[in-house]
Amino acid sequence: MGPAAPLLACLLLAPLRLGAAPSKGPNCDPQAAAIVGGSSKLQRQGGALVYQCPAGQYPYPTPVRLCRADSRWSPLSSRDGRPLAKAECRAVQCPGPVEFENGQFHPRHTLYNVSQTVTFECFEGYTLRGAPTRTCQPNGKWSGETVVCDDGEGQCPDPGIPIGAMKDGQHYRVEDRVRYRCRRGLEMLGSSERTCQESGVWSGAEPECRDRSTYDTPEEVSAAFISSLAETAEVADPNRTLSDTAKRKIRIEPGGSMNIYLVLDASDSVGEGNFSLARDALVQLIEKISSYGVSPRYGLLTFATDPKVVVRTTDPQSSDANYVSDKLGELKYQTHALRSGTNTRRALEAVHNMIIEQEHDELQQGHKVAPVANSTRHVLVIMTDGNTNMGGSPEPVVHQIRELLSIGRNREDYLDIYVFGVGALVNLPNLNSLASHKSDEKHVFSVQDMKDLQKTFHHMIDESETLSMCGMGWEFPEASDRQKNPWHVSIKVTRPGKGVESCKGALVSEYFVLTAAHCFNIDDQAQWISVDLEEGAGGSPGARADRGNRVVALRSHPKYHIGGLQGAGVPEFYDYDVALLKLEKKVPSSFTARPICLPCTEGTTRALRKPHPQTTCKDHERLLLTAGEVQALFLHEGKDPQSQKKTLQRQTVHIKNGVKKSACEADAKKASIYVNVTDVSQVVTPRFLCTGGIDPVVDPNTCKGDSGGPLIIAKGKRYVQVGVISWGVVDVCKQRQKQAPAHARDFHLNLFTVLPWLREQLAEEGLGFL
Ligand code: MVW
Repeated sequence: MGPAAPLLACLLLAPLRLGAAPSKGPNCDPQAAAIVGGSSKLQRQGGALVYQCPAGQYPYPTPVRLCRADSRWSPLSSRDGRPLAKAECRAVQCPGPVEFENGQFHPRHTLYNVSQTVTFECFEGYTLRGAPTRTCQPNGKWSGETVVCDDGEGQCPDPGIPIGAMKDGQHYRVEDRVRYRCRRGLEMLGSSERTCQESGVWSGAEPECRDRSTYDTPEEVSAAFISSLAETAEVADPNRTLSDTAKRKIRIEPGGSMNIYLVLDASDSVGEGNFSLARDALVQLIEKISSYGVSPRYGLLTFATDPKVVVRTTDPQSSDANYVSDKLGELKYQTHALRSGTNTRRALEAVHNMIIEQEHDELQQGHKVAPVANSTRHVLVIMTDGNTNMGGSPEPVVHQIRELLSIGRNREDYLDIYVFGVGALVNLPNLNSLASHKSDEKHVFSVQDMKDLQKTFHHMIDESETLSMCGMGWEFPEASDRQKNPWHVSIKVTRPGKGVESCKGALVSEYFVLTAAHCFNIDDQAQWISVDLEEGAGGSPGARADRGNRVVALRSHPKYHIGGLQGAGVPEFYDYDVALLKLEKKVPSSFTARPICLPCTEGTTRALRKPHPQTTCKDHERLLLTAGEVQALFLHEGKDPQSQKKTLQRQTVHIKNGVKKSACEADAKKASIYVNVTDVSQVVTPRFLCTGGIDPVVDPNTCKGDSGGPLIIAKGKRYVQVGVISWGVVDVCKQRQKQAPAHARDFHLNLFTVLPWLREQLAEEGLGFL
């Protein structure tokens, strides 16, 4: 129990400062601090005055006033000590861009009104990433993502400058660093410093410069928060079946588990009303988590001057959601005799202690390795206003916890600290310093109304039930190829009197497989086609039909005509090379069969952790097919040289979607059958995505047998199909030499270009097309 001793020392050494005295005696006149254009609510026997404004407005210059000992209202937020002006409701505005590199924007203002837009343009030689036009929203945030003009020169993409921020650092090679500051008056969420990592991804989370009046909408909270919780749990459980509720009580990983610590601020500055709302929101959250079929261990504690541990993760009932929920429901604001202080540091130390205790317990129970610290995912949900006034900065304790759990490279998954701002006066920088910073993830939330939070948790849809969680592979090491790629199918066409031809495809719904049209002839009949979802080589074609994967309909895209340009000297023309196969029986979701995500469906919005329904089809395209080189993957079925067993290898390729696109497309003329084509655009129509070649890195190539398989973009642990493998310049499986030539390129039908057809064909499949 090494770490316990220094911890104890820390506890004793923590300076004990007392917070402001409780406001019992003084009596302030609410009239003296009235707000123009709004109303005010008196809290705690005249202790605090909370302002309320109509929608689209916010209380200026402060959302709350406190009654001082001398019976005068104190303007809490005044930094320089001067008394604040009379309060008024002001219209919400969005702060304007301060800096924008490699392009320009208009109109230029310091502040923009709600529904005003700003449009960005790039200088020549730069490609625009993001939506060129952004709109000021009623919550004081801009729609869409940070717009970037990127020349694609860096190893990491240009990280851009979020609106309201300023950036230092112009180089984006590995190890290069950029630093951000916010314009005066704005507060930063996310990482002020980011480093370009070897993986080509920036460390930390994109910063956000916020005005005090800005808040997160319930949709934003639900998209970012719960889906990340649910996802980890889902991904890790191969034994979960949707029909069998008994089996839904899951472990998070084989041999692993999840701890969720609920940490609730009960100090004076939060106030009883907000305390109750935060508590009820947490009850809702527990409910939601168990409805997902996750049963973690819970730790529950409240804190003010002292922390009070209500449920320990070592308690036998800590994984009983009903028990924890009851305990939470019983929590009273009054339990803390000393409420005036907010000692966040000691609250976190209590969590730290709990982890050590659990480790100790499990060691005694005879676990061989330290299990808590190694295989358990720890999730902290902290509800506080961030107004720490005791115990010093809690940040060192966050570091202690990280150290205890050896969070560092490759173990970031094992700790998530979510912080929810509670109360009228939230200290954003403090919340931000507690929370995790992970790229593309959000860990700090401040909602406008605490009531929203409970509703948010309540209305969170269980995507596993409704949309059967598209694009989810089981990612743990022991998983089979099929478990990792449960959408993958093999297709065989057996033409009477002729041979068998094989293609690949992807399960996209319960009844449909998406593949390439060129896998079939115009007179092919559905009953000649079989779809194999099974693993390995076993099973005769007859048995396959018995397994229920008979095809009842073949629907090729109406604009696909392989001979359509023969008159123009193009022997094979692959434009619109896409087809759907309808299966006789539906494929129930299981751990070896599950649909991949399709662009512009609700499932993909969820997989991308974006809010629904605000996220559009165009947003999907921007998020998935950004300019430059987009990393993607396809699956290649091969044979293990030793065991001769079938394997499914993930091949990483790069979609040339920027300056390198035309060079990629030009190589189409190197295909033996296209040497007489004068203009490549004849064979490479706007329907194709191009991969292959040796720039920026050597891409593996497709073989004829890969035809029809999905071109996939991975977003975290979720997979979205963006293309169908159509054709290649060189069939690398046929040629003798190992190394493919530099001009070996592959062309994939871009699914974004056939959306009307997909929507129409899959209308009955409940995919929720946008
Ligand atoms: C385009 C492929 C390849 C074959 C059909 C996924 C199609 C032709 C050339 C015209 C070809 C023929 C013989 C040798 C080399 C190329 C080649 C690599 N991947 C489908 C198809 C072909 C896929 N290829």
